[in-house]
Amino acid sequence: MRLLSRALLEATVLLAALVPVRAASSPSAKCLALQDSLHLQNTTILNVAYITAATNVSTPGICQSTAPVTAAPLCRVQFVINTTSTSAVHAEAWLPDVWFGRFLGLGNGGLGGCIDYANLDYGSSLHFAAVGSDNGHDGGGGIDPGDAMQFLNHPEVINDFAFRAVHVEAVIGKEIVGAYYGTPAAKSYYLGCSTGGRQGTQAALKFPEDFDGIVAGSPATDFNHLQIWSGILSHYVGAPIDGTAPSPKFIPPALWRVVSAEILRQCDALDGVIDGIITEPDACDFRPEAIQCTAHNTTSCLTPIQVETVKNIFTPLFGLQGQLVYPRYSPGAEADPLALAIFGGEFFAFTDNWGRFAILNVTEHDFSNFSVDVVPFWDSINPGGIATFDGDLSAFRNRGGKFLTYHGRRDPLISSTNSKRVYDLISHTLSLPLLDDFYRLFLIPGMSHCSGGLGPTAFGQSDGLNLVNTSSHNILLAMVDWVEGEIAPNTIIGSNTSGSTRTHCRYPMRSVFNGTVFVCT
Ligand SMILES: *[C@@H]1O[C@H](CO)[C@@H](O)[C@H](O)[C@H]1NC(C)=O
Ligand SMILES: *[C@@H]1O[C@H](CO)[C@@H](O)[C@H](O)[C@H]1NC(C)=O
Ligand SMILES: *[C@@H]1O[C@H](CO)[C@@H](O)[C@H](O)[C@H]1NC(C)=O
Ligand SMILES: *[C@@H]1O[C@H](CO)[C@@H](O)[C@H](O)[C@H]1NC(C)=O
Ligand SMILES: *[C@@H]1O[C@H](CO)[C@@H](O)[C@H](O)[C@H]1NC(C)=O
Ligand SMILES: *[C@@H]1O[C@H](CO)[C@@H](O)[C@H](O)[C@H]1NC(C)=O
Ligand SMILES: *[C@@H]1O[C@H](CO)[C@@H](O)[C@H](O)[C@H]1NC(C)=O
Ligand SMILES: *[C@@H]1O[C@H](CO)[C@@H](O)[C@H](O)[C@H]1NC(C)=O
Ligand SMILES: *[C@@H]1O[C@H](CO)[C@@H](O)[C@H](O)[C@H]1NC(C)=O
Ligand SMILES: [Ca+2]
Repeated sequence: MRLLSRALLEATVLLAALVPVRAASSPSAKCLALQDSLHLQNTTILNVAYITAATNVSTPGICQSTAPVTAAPLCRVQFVINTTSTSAVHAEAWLPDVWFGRFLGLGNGGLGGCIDYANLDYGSSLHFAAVGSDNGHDGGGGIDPGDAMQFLNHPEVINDFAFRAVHVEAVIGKEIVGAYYGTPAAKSYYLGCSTGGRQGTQAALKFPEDFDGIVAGSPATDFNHLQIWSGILSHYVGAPIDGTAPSPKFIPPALWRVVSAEILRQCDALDGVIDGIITEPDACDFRPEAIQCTAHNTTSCLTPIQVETVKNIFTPLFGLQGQLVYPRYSPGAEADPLALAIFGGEFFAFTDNWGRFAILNVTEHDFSNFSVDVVPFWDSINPGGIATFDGDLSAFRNRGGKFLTYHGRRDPLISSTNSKRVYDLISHTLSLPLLDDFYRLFLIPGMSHCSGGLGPTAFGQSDGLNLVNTSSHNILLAMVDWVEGEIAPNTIIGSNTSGSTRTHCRYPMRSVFNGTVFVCT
């Protein structure tokens, strides 16, 4: 309660400060005037619209769709920033009339370049001035090669994607916010997941002044190794699968269901509750031999080759010198529908697209012999410095920056074990046994990639997931309390639409069943 009233008090103070500015001219006139009054470096204002009532607006480019605007009245500013002579970042600012003095930068997903309209709406509905960009190219999620083809022989487009888009979004976005409201944002935040989580991590590493608080979910950190690992995972099951001669390594969906059932049989109860959720997948030493076919049973079972396949998937990926390249796949995550993107029989699309258009600079490449041998070469190219695997967050920490990250333990695309590894890397680099004073990682049992999955996994991490609008249950509001009230979140309570809740723990604490509920110890 105290937190809430403090936030409200601050909001009231900020609003009061804005009244004289507003009185000078109507918000609508001020908004439309931005078209001609803004003169920002390398930036062209494409369109300005004052949206008076909750409505749906249409969105441009490949990501064309409609987006809800619930925080109306707000001022929508569409603009483009030339980052170099061969690259540009398209962006939008949504500036609500009821503004609490906060800036919110947004990230992207996959290899894509869609402006995150859903979270422009979410952020502005929480009274942030929200700014999102296309990450330097107009592209969907990145499954379609056309999206990533824009990287081909365009190193500056890759630089936008790897580190620059979120930076210019922050720099130029803050100038627009300041010009519109007549006062700069008091605090700046960032919200993103997946590629957005990597972008948030990169912002803390490279541009520590850009944000006071960064919420970076399910981050695609150690990006090149993540792509190598995903490609190799798809090879373990024999990709690409030739319909006429299926690989003996392939595991069809019906057989995966048998594997998943056996994983749960061996590991669900490790946490004390049989609920389909493996709270700590790193503790699950799954043995697929238990379902190997026998002389008497050759159905719904694994051949010796398939046993090897499954063992490979659940083993960390090591390089030629024995070094860890990327942690193992999390047992349980294979049951999520998104796992098909890796195990469906195609060579993993992101690896294919990133490999062709950013690493090798070719339109076609045969990945049938793709292996861990490529690690030194991919590391040497590391386009745009995209790896984002660096423990030195000292500049961000020293300027008082706060970092919240979360990762679903049933993430079928990015192993949550990698987020522990990043925590440990930062801890080692900064010689801090615990990062609690500026960096907190929440591991979310049952959660899929960024959201969803099993159990209570909504905690305000994105649009549509703000089921209980308080900082104890909403990670973005928790960040505001940390930055502005110096009250750090010890736990995050997840909810689901049927009203269940679960307390999620910050690493290295564990989520332990005490006979009644899961508690953090
Ligand atoms: C940005 O680049 C485009 C295309 O090169 C050019 O037409 C435009 O004038 C540039 N805008 C600014 C503000 O530099
Ligand atoms: C926006 O579009 C959605 C989906 O088509 C619709 O359900 C909703 O009512 C629309 N909202 C407004 C304000 O028109
Ligand atoms: C404007 O573009 C130039 C190069 O084209 C670059 O050096 C400068 O940093 C850019 N400024 C901003 C604010 O992006
Ligand atoms: C949620 O809480 C935030 C912060 O207190 C507030 O700005 C926002 O208006 C609330 N939203 C709803 C729908 O209650
Ligand atoms: C591909 O192009 C990028 C710049 O876009 C460059 O950094 C990289 O070295 C090139 N790759 C190869 C294999 O030459
Ligand atoms: C054969 O083995 C599989 C895997 O252990 C099991 O799921 C299935 O029920 C067995 N079938 C029979 C007929 O015993
Ligand atoms: C893959 O490796 C096999 C065996 O070494 C070789 O015959 C084949 O040509 C290779 N394919 C490609 C595309 O490099
Ligand atoms: C919410 O979570 C509870 C406990 O995990 C589960 O029993 C229930 O089915 C979930 N509800 C929804 C709508 O997912
Ligand atoms: C389990 O934890 C809850 C919440 O902290 C507490 O209310 C309950 O008494 C605990 N139960 C046992 C058996 O310790
Ligand atoms: Ca369980």
